[in-house]
Amino acid sequence: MPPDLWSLYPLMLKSRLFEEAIARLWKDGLISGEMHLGTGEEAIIAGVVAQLHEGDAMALDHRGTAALLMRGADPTLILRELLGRPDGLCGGLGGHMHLFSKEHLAAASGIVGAAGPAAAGFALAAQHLRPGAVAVSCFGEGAMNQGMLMESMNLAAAWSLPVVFVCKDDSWSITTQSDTVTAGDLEERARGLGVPAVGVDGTDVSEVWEAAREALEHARAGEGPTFLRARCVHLEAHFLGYQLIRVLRNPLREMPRIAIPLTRSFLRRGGAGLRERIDGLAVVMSAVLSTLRDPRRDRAGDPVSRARASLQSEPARLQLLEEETAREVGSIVASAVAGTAS
Ligand SMILES: Cc1ncc(C[n+]2csc(CCOP(=O)(O)OP(=O)(O)O)c2C)c(N)n1
Repeated sequence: MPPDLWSLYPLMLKSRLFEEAIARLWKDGLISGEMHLGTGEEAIIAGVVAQLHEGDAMALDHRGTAALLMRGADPTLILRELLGRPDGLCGGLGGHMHLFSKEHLAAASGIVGAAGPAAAGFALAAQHLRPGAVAVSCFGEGAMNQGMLMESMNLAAAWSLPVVFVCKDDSWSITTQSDTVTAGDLEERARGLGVPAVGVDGTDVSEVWEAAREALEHARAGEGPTFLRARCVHLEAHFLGYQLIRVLRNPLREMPRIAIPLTRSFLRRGGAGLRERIDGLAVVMSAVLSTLRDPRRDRAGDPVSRARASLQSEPARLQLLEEETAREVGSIVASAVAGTAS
């Protein structure tokens, strides 16, 4: 049975509109601190989360908003949590990186790699208390260099735990290109720990859904974990306000902001030698030039646009769905923000 895009696309669209609203609130100063959105990951999250059942658990990373939303947590409470309000999902104490819902057996953590042990724990509990239930672990490829995630994969394989390890691979860990600090191949690494691995295009919700279906069935049948590596692009890069994204969107305004302090530090007396300065300059310039071939320039790779393109044969139905979703998100935001001091 193929996935039903008419049920997956609304999940993806709602999440995108919800996170775009979060971005506006953050830019208006109503949400404090760093903000890691999951825009660009929607196909991965929808393809996996839409197939979870009651009693299944989720261990999430610092981009857990979309998963909580798609799992059915109250969006008004999520948003109030991000606003730091005492009437938020976690009393305003967790923020976007530490969302938690006991009702949904869902826990997020800003500690990179923590989704591994948390999911293994959920899965061990499921194995004993709720046979047939599974745990999903969501993390970025940067977490693959964390020991605790490797240890969790090892135990999950050794004990045949019902876990699906979902690696959302955008190839960047903040400002580090992950392949410059990662040896070998991630899927091979998982197989080396006895965890079957599969790679998918994380911008294609049908492909993710199909691979997740097999992995979840495998886990529910007591056959142990799977490693699902899904490649994607974070539309806002690591966090809102990421400088290279600002250059990409507005080079004329942003370039002087980089060039002036860069020139000043290049010419400053004392400190590093000329050779090191030239090398440092080359690193910054190559990062800036990389924006010229940045995948975010082409929205055809956007998972939400890709899912939408498959539904265009029924324009009236699509329009209705989009209008309803936009209205729903608008009223969630209005009700969450009501009473928040600006
Ligand atoms: C244990 C730990 N080390 C370092 C950090 C700082 N940190 C926050 S996000 C991040 C990069 C994570 O990259 P990845 O796992 O690929 O996830 P992405 O942000 O790309 O989704 C780092 C190093 C942290 N939060 N936790």
